[in-house]
Amino acid sequence: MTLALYSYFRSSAAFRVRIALELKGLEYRIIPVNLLAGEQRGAAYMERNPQGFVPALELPDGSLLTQSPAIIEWLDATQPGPRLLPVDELARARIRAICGIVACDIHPLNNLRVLQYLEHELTLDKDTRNSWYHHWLGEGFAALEPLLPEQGYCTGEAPGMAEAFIVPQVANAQRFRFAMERFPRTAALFERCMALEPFMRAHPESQPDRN
Ligand SMILES: N[C@@H](CCC(=O)N[C@@H](CS)C(=O)NCC(=O)O)C(=O)O
Repeated sequence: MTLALYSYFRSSAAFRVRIALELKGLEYRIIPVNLLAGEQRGAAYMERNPQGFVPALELPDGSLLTQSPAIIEWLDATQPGPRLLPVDELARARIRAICGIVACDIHPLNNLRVLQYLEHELTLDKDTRNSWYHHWLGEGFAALEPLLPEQGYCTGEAPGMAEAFIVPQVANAQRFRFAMERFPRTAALFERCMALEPFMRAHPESQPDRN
């Protein structure tokens, strides 16, 4: 039995884990969870993952891992393939800081349930909701930009965990028509990654459940 990833094509947190699986060259299958149809809150999925989020990774023994940083670190620590985090502890902390900017400071402010709350509960119109989205992206990318290399990847010659977090966030920014000109290192790193097969295979447009 292979690894199985509960995923939604547009979920940037699931996109992170797909990148990690692809970079490590692991075999996995996708179990689609349609977030727009609310399947993440259906009884069948909630029984597996009571938080009602994707991604979740089902291991061959049937156990389930949740939270993309935990899943990716587990993959890196236990599975074969190229390392996603450096060995040196100081270097690891620097990579985790980059991932933290995306996962803790940008994404929670801009994910689906927050946008739905702004629109449906606080009755903000689409333009106001989009300016919220753009504001927090701008703050987050401004923090990321000086931490990124002008060439190569965050840990040197090959992409790893940092790129697994940055690329999906930039893809989301593009979807929301956020101009990346102020963040040239981030934009160029995104382009370098997206020229690579593992990132192409993990991209929302390559997913079996895209619609
Ligand atoms: N901190 C979680 C975030 C997961 C998350 O927010 N997933 C979103 C999709 S990107 C989700 O499942 N949202 C469902 C919803 O908002 O109802 C992680 O990194 O895995």
